[in-house]
Amino acid sequence: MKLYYHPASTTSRIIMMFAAEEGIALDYGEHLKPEYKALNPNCLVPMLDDNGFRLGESSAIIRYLAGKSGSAAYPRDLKERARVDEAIEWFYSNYYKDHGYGLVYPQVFAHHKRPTEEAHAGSVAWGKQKAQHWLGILDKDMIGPGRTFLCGDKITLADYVGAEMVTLGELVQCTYQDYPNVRRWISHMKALKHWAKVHEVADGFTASLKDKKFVSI
Ligand SMILES: N[C@@H](CCC(=O)N[C@@H](CS)C(=O)NCC(=O)O)C(=O)O
Repeated sequence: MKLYYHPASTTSRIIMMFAAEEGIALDYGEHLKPEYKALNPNCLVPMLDDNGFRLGESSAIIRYLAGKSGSAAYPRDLKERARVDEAIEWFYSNYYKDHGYGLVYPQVFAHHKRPTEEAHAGSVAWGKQKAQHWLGILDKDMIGPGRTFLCGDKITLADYVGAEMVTLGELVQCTYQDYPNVRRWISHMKALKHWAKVHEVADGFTASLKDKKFVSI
């Protein structure tokens, strides 16, 4: 199986981390080539190619790989699985939209900057406020003081998804100091065997921005 990816891409790292931790063998391919558009009209990463079966969308890819490998990180029990799905959807539809596309990306990537300074500042402030709202729920209601991982004491697909979406805030110097349970959960994720290697490029990018001033949390 081949994964088209980029190591600085949040959605690619979800798959890279899961595959690495689960021992799922993947070949890696580039998307920054003209011929990629013919394979994936979205021109986004990640995309999986399993012997000609091409699948985009990181949330679909991680579930496909979990199903194919029979991973315990995607429980078979219907209700347990529904809890994992619920957390995954929460991150994509609530958290990532405001934190990633509202707060972080517009400050870091030129093509996400809003067209006027006023619009930009307003959009970033809105993203920060909404992200803080979601972080409060993540901290108190979803993780709380007792949980090691999002759905209990075992890692699930939701942790792989959520951890990338939260730690991308490090690009703009987010420390999440007001969210102790989020910090504890992230420390468990960072202790995973393959975290450092998978995040080498992203960490380098974060280090390159360390002297800039950002709106952060
Ligand atoms: N909904 C998609 C989003 C994919 C996406 O936005 N990928 C970004 C990187 S995080 C991308 O490919 N950007 C264009 C590029 O890097 O050339 C998913 O979850 O897979």
